Amino acid sequence: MCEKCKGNFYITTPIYYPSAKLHIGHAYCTVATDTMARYKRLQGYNVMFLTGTDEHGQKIEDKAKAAGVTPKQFVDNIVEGPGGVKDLWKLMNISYDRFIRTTDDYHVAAIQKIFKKMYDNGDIYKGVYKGKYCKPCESFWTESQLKDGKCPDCGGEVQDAEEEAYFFRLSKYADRVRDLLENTDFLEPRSRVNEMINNFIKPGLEDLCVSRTSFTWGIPVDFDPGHVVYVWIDALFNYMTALGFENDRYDDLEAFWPADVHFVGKEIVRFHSIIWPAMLMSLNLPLPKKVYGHGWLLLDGGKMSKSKGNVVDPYVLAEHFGVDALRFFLLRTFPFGSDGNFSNEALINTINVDLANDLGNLVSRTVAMAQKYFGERLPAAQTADEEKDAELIAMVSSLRDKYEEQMEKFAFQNALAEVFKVISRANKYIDENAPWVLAKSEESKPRLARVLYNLLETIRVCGGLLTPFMPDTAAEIAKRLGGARMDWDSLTGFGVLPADVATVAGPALFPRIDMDKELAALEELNKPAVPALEIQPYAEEKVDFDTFCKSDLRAVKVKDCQSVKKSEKLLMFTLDDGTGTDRQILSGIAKYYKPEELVGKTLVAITNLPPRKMMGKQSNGMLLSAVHTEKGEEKLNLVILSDDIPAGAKLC
Ligand code: ME8
Repeated sequence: MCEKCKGNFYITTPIYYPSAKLHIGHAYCTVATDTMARYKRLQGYNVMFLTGTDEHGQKIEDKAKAAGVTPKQFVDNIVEGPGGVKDLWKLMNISYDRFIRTTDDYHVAAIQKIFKKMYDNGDIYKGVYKGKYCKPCESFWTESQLKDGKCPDCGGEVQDAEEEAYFFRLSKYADRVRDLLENTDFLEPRSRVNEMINNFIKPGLEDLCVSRTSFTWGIPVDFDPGHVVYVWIDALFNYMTALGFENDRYDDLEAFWPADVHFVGKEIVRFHSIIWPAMLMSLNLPLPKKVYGHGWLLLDGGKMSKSKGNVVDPYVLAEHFGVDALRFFLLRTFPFGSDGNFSNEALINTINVDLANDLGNLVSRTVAMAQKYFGERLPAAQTADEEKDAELIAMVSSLRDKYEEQMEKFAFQNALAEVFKVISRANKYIDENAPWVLAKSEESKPRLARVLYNLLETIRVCGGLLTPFMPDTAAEIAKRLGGARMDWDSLTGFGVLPADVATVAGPALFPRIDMDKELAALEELNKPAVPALEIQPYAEEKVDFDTFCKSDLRAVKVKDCQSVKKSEKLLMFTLDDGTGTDRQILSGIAKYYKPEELVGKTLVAITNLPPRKMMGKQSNGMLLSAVHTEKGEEKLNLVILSDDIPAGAKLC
């Protein structure tokens, strides 16, 4: 640890499943973690911020198979590829210190050692697994844990599962885990403790199945080939292997373990607050200090998924609104511990009210007035007015403490509310002191300078405290205040800026957004994308060879082609089929071809279909064509053969 540091601070996000591109709900937790990490760094802590990807399991194996690639190729693309997980964190300005992939060699080897240790100490044993398995959640459930016979997490179908498997003696740790949950602050918010006790602890903790044999994309149990380690054991230990536990890749365990806090979504609190501490207890390892189970970002009251369209695509949202505005919105609008309903209206409203009107206006007006009345620098000769300045100065001086109190509780929304109370007060201070009136006489110029100085100091302190939330905006604010200090120690009140502070003008930090126009633009984007090219589904049913051979396919030459009166669809063909007698076929392709362009062409016909009457004319067979859909429109192309092929040649 560095001499000047306040201490070490270790914070983690869940490691994400790279089974599909991430949505704004995933970004929510990572933005919160990043904000907390930046806040701790601002306070002077030596921070380790870990994130990563959880890359094993049947879901990924299945998806890779469907995509025709290996599981490793599949996850490499989603993690490292364009628009993938790492790109997204770069876009969202996520300042992680370490990124772990559970396919990293050091992690794989460490998990094998950890599994063996728990086997050797008797906490992992071999048995037969009989139960229910939810494939999308990769979770095992007992009958009693199911909700109406379905997975209690996702509500999806579960399958019967029976196989030889290893088990972890979770039941052995039930009392210690219960005590941890009930009698300490290990799990927050408190409502999550009740959920865990009522849903899992009270019904009784059963031993947990911790290996699988029905698929291979996992970390092999090295002393029993055929078994792979249950993905949650593999995943949870990432928090320690990434620091060097059971591997030589890193050496940071002593400095950073136990973790200060794991931020996790509410549906994975069970794994983090029951299974994770039990496994650590089994290995006699220190427990993390805290698990915080945040709420979900909902869309129309339901769970978010990328299939719901562009509205949840962080790339689209960041492009439209800017990264800082998006980060700010996520933490300003929803209490971190509860669910929140995401909507574009709410997002635009927050940007307009808080960022454009309150913060943006305060900065623009203050800097513009400083420049207009005094040029680049304020004059050092200033006149304070204790009565008029007292409230603003008091609010700014106590702001850092109030903000800190909320941030320590992970109450991002409340911390921001404190900052915005001061921003509103400062806007009111402008109106109360009417700088435009003070500017009218030379006599009141020293007072005017002081009013502007007070405003600039207020902006500095608020900007500094907004740094963890909106790093780029805070840096821009510092620039407008002539490169102002915004370090933690400087944020306790006035007197940090020199009296003759220089200001720098610039464009509006957050231009007002036209709600209707923007919503319409997003609506347009959110229309379900029409697949560029769509082919008809392949037939499931098999046709035996002999049946196929019964179709008599022949090359035929078009002698004549006419449209059919009163029919928009039909063309009537007179064909040379090599027999010496013309063959007549009607085909519904008038939409695609003009009759004259087909004369002389060599086509393919099925000739042994029973004759059929269409619009009073007989059709003796059918012409073959290729059909597909392009941008929602059906396209048809007749199969046209080379002219060298004689009429009557059989296709086989
Ligand atoms: O659970 N709102 O990975 P994951 C808020 N690999 N948070 C959301 C959300 C939403 N709409 N959708 C997802 C996993 N999340 C495991 C973690 S940790 C050892 C292993 C959150 O990619 C979700 O709650 O399915 C979880 O915390 C995180 O995104 C990763 O989800």
